[in-house]
Amino acid sequence: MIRITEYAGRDVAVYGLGRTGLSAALALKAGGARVHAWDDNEEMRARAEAAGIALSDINKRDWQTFAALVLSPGIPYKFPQPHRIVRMAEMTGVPVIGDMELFARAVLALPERGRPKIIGITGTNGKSTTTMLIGHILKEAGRDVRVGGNIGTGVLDLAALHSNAVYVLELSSYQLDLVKSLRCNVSVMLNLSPDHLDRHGGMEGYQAAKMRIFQNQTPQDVAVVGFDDIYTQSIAIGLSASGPQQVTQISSTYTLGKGVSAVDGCLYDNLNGKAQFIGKLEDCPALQGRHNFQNAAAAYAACRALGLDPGVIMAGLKTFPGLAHRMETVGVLGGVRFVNDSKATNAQAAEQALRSFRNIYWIAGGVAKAEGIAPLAPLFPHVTKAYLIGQAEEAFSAALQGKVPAQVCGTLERAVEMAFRDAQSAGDAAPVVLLSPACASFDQFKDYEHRGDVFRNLVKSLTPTPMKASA
Ligand code: UMA
Repeated sequence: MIRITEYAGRDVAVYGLGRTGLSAALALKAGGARVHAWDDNEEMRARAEAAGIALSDINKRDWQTFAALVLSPGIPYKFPQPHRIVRMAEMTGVPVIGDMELFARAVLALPERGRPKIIGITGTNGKSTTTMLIGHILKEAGRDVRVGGNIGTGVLDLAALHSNAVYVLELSSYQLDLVKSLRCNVSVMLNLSPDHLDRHGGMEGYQAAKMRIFQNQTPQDVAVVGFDDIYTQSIAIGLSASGPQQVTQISSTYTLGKGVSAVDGCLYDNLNGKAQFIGKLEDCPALQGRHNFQNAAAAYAACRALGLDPGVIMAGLKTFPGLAHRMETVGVLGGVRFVNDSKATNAQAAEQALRSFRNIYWIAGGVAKAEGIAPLAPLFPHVTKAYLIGQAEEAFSAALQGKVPAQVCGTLERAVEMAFRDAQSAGDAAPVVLLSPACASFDQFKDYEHRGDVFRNLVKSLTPTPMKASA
């Protein structure tokens, strides 16, 4: 745990007691703050109490005594409208911060030479894979590495600050909205496309939140920026022209004159304007597909910025085991492969899986993003049949009409059952039952991890139908 001593002897409100809130409450308490913790959900309050956090309904407290409100990233901050607790803080002049801000200030409070290194990773897609990949490469290289943030471990739950440690943090736009002081030695922005627009009041707000990953960087720091979409291209050009930090462009589409390229699976280091072939990504089983080439290029650039040798980085790329819920094969049964891509919460993320397979029995649906599945139309020929679930099932069924046979299934359980039955009997070569929902999960599941776990368990419980004996 990272103890937070900044508020020792003072009152701090903590609202939301999930992974973020609970770890923040414990870290503040360990550092001597008087913590006033609350969650709207009774079960979460009971869990916090069991973990040693005293509850205090801050809706009813005198706010004049609070030095800060620590808000969980999932609680609406500005859009669609601020949560009532945020309004209360604003009315009483109490600063609203997140756990990343507590972490950033704890780092800044250390003398410069005693500070750990921080690598922050953001982008619309691929940030979890890149975060885990960087963590893996550094660990294999013998570094004292801690991986956390949006990837699932609250940053304050990570091991204590130490000058030789490297913190590799996945940063969501929600978390970045609540941070002011974070200085990343290496900031990675992989790509940008419209996402979470309701939460940020539009693309401009979303991009502004993401840009906070570069704030406070100095000429000693490095920004690794993708060059494969129009948003990050203009960010890379803008930072190169007028940012204080060093900028490394990365691409899985273009062979860059200066930067790191991973085009057609060949990784090139051209950081000094002299291209050096590093290796073939076909030797890295968990990094297949163009989106993964982008992740590999970003991880390579970030690790080079920390001084790792190219050969050591390539060795790490080769042994990376991959990520749960991201094109994860969870079973092969009766010749049918089951792939859990639950993390694909928007069309762009789902595109990667749909591009990677043929003869797909596609399970999709949940809470759709504005673009729905229309951007996936060029990949519909890869899909044999779609099985639709959740809130989006009718809209997706309409979008697929006349293009792909589709079945409205309601639940994931029914979708898995029907997809397996069809995949088994169709006689296709190498059929794949793919959960790649192109939707958020919140209508039927706690989060995408829960959705993926349910899928994995459903697959485990299946038994192949015995083949009929031929006459
Ligand atoms: N709550 C209230 N009142 C409300 C709303 C929520 O009390 O009006 C309470 C809930 O009852 C719950 C808590 O707030 O107990 C939930 O807080 P949270 O949604 O911030 O969830 P955490 O468990 O703290 O998890 C957060 C991230 N979740 C979100 O940003 C939604 C996790 O990212 C992250 O792994 C974790 O912190 C540790 O850093 C998940 C995610 O879905 C994976 N992220 C989104 C994404 O990747 O698209 C941004």
